Amino acid sequence: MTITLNIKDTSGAPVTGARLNFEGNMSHAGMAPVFTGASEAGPGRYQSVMDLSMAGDWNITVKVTLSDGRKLDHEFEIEGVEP
Ligand SMILES: [Cu+2]
Repeated sequence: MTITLNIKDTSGAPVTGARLNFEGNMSHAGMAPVFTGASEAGPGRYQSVMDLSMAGDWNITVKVTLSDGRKLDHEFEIEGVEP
């Protein structure tokens, strides 16, 4: 699955030069998380390919390191992944 994220600052300008790390987890126990990075496909536009290895609902955490070293996390869900 390819995930595309657009990152903007509070004024709406694209945030370039950030590093992103994705962690994918399912809601049930006993399953190893899936990790991947991302590349910047355009100004402030980041793409990641994640191998979501099981059908069902996934919770994705993105850890962002901005070019000035600041860090932030964002979580979202991808529901109903099909085999
Ligand atoms: Cu699973």
